[in-house]
Amino acid sequence: MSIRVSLLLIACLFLQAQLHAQKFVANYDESKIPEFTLPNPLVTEAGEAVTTAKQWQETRRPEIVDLFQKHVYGRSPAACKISHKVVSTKDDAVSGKAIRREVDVFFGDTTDAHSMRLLIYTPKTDKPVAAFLGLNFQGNHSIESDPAISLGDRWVRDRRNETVKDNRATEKARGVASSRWPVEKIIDRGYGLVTIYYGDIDPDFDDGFKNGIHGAMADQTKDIPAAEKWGSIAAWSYGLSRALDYLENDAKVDGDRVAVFGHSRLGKTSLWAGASDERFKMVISNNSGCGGAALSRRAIGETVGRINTSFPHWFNANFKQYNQNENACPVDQHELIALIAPRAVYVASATGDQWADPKGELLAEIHAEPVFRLLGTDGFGVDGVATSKVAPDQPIKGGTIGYHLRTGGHDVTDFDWQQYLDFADRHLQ
Ligand code: GTR
Repeated sequence: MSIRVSLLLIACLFLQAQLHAQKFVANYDESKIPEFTLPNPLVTEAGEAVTTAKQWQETRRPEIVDLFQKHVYGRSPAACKISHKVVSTKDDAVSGKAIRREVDVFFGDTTDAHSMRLLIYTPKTDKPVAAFLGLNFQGNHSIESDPAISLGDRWVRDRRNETVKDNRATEKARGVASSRWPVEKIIDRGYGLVTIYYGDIDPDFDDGFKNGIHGAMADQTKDIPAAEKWGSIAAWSYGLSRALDYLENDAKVDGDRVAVFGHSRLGKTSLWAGASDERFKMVISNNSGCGGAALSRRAIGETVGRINTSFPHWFNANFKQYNQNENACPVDQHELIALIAPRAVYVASATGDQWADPKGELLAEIHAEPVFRLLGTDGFGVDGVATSKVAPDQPIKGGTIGYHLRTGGHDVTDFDWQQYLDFADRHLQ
């Protein structure tokens, strides 16, 4: 290498390091959003207009799924066989109104395969019930304070408080997330609730995809090109699909009436799970933001470049190409929502969560609506939904596409659940 080339290389590396070191400053000014054109979900990659449900289902839908696998979330292995083991049963949970079980589901047909623990609540009734399935952030023990729920022993993020010691949950973690999981209300409305600690499936840190099911299933993904391999969001979604495999054979839950739910990074996950697995009857995204319901091209609040830098393991390697270059990505998030059609989808934003771009989340649904209409649904159920017309705390929940902008911050509240339960009454009962 000549001296001149070496110097050039050093200069380039220096510049790159400088760019990295620069602190990310989020844009919140609508007037500074770059010009963009959204890809049209109803035009095929070959430029043909999609005018029939058959064309959507047979041509366009598979194309968009493939684009998201290739450029955003990564490709997951084929569904593995699962096996399970009941760990505990409590017949008088939730003031005697529910049966609560813990069931280990294994990613393989033997019980030495990697596993996740399902915490399952079902109302006391003879008939299988519709249910909500959602991942949790801090362990199953965090959703209710009952000490009979097993305390997870897997890796958890250090929260700099007494709920975690040496990256393991402590007794103090019991019930800490209960405000986000109104178990009794869900049971009273006649639904089941199934939750799983997301770290059971894949611990949420960048370890080069060695731990969790990434490592356990490395053999099944070895033929997938490196840049297209599944990221953590795809892995968590894969776990949700395997949980549904289990629920389809659980006598107390009706596997045909399962709503997949998630908040924040787990809202991104519920959207991808619902988009890639058509068995989910209803999909709920709570404050999912960038890489979830929000349009990437708006680059407002959290951006693709920022998310890929802070969480390099969430998406596939290809997605990094679109850092500060969102327009080049062949898909945007309205198409993720379109993949859920004609099934019911609910996106919730919060006024205090501008990082997640509430306006971009609603716009994604608005731009997905033509697909819902093509497939014969009523879309929002009302005409003329526009971001300028949606007032805080005024849910749009009468159609197949639901939306609300709650006042308050990045969280899951009783108000959010109230809307999800009402929406479920219309789509799952
Ligand atoms: C934030 C991240 C968001 C969101 C959130 C969460 O740090 O920037 O995309 O996913 O975490 O999951 O709590």
